[in-house]
Amino acid sequence: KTAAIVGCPFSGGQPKAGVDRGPIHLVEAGLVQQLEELGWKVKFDGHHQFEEINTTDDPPIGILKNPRLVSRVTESVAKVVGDHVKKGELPVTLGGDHSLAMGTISGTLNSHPDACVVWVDAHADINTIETTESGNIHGMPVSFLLGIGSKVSEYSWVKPLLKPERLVYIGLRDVDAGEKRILRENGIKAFSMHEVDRYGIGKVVEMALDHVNPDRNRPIHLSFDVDALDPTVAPSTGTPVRGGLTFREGHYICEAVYETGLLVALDLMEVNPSLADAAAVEQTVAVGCSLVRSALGETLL
Ligand code: DIR
Ligand code: MN
Ligand code: MN
Ligand code: MN
Repeated sequence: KTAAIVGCPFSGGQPKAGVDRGPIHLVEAGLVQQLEELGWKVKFDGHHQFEEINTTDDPPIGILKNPRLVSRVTESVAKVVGDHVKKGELPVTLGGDHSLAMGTISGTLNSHPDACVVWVDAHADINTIETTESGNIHGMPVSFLLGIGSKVSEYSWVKPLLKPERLVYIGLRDVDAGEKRILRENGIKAFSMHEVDRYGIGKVVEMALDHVNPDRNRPIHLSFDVDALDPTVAPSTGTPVRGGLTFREGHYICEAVYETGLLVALDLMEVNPSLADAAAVEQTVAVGCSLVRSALGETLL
């Protein structure tokens, strides 16, 4: 079993500086060695490099910010992640902002068209070019992957490989009005914090997997935005929202996905070490590492 760390020091999908340093902190905290101690062969030969595009060469398309930069970076990430998946290696993509998932999930679905996506987040990240109010592309990757909303020629490389019934959310609590409509109209299953409160995380994960993966035979791509966790658990992130997952609820999701034996790709996104004080940064980075360990088989006993 081989894991490949794909560190993506990228922040162009949202406006706050610092999220590009997330992967650097996660690796410096010892993630590679921690995964080796779990018995993985770990490939890591430096963070993913990409060409910078001058902001003056990248004016908004409609309201979309940094559209060409985000497109080129995520396309290159799709290739890297796709190559690992093809070789049977488990890519662990460290963000960086969540626009990167346009790349990671494209990479997974290119090799495994039957894969399902478990998206753990406070946000649905499913705005289209019509519904986005912020123009921040990290709030939009899912709509691109589904192929909904008006097409932007810059993103023609993103194939609509994700089917609404192969996507499930856990942890939502800050969903824009336009996004709620998209979820409803496309029949997309979502377990918000309300359902986590009502049923408990164990039942929620079971119901989520029953929906996207009823026979437990489809590969799973787990895309985990650290802001799914409560801000008291993971404070250093760009768009914290109170009322989130506890430390254990977040880890339980990762453990349960690991136990399926079906995980083929993992994203850990939106750790921003420039937000909050040093202790909070250390705490968030440590939680990020331990979520990854849980998804890769660390058990409590
Ligand atoms: C908001 C916030 N829905 C947007 N999204 C965030 O900008 O589209 N996603 N923070 O992570
Ligand atoms: Mn997100
Ligand atoms: Mn989020
Ligand atoms: Mn965010």
